[in-house]
Amino acid sequence: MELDKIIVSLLGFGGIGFIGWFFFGKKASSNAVEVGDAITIQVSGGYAPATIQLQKDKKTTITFHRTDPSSCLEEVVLSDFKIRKFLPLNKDISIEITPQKAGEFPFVCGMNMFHGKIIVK
Ligand SMILES: [Cu+2]
Repeated sequence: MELDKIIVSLLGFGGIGFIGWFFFGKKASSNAVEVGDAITIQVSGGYAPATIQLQKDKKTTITFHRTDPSSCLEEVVLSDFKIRKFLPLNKDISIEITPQKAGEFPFVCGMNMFHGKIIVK
């Protein structure tokens, strides 16, 4: 009986830990990653990092690296920058942007299912 209680307690703590990790993970991933000159965004089941922060009037290279075979992610669209790029599997595809104004600019997959965001400050 004692062992049962210990196991149940451990599972309970594990569950709490998982919930904490889950929400902390969500929170962390919604924080923007500040970009200097360049950044690589991994494309696999979404975008990582999904939110990046760029400086206005500064040329920045964004490289997309897709490792997800799903055709859903084979295109990335940055409509505010008039960019639509095909992302071949396991290849680095770089774009250069120089944001002219501050604000938040989304980028999405070709079907508008996965979302990322460029914050310009
Ligand atoms: Cu899609």
